[in-house]
Amino acid sequence: MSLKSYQHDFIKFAISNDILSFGSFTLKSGRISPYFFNAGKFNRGTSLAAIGKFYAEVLQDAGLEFDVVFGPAYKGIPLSSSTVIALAKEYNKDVPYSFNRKEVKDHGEGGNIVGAPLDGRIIIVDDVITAGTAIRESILIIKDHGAIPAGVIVAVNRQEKGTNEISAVQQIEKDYGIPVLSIVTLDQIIQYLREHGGYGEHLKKMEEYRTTYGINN
Ligand code: OMP
Repeated sequence: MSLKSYQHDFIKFAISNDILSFGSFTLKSGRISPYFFNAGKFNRGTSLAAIGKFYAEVLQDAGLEFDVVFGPAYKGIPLSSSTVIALAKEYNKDVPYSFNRKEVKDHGEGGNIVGAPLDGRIIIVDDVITAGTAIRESILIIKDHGAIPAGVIVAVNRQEKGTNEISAVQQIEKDYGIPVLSIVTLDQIIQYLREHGGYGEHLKKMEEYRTTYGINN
């Protein structure tokens, strides 16, 4: 299947801004990966504005119903903020949003949620899904506040196997009955590299990694 134009633009943008890079990286899971998506590199106004638009477009396309956007600390915070700005500017949708503190605050306003109350159907905006640990933590926070997880959106779905043969995304969809959307998947990144040439050795390593850790489909 061919890449959608926003997926093509997103991968090009991520590579040219060094947000998506190739080499050798140790992941949270301990796996050694030939690529890494570093959302910390959305570190200026133009790139943060751009990523917000990509998330908003995918959310809009999916037609998902939700009441509040939640950005898990830390990297989800700027990503979710830029997403709600894009939803307002591009689609005239004024969506409340909030994020969590990692440390519990017992003075001032207290609590560990900042921003809109977690109320109703919540969509989680995060950077990457590998084994799904970070997303599961967010789902627990939402449930602890009596709200309903309505879906997840990440920039990159790495399509890796969890402990079972199914992917982390499939496992979350199965366990919680919610959709996990992404701007791009590993397969789409590989497709982009194939179509653009010049990525010889990197492409080979990505394909090998996909064979070793990727889901079978
Ligand atoms: P899981 O919790 O295993 O799904 O890993 C996702 C988290 O790993 C992300 O929220 C990041 O903190 C980090 N990560 C990246 O930022 N980029 C990657 O390409 C891969 C990872 C990772 O360590 O798996």
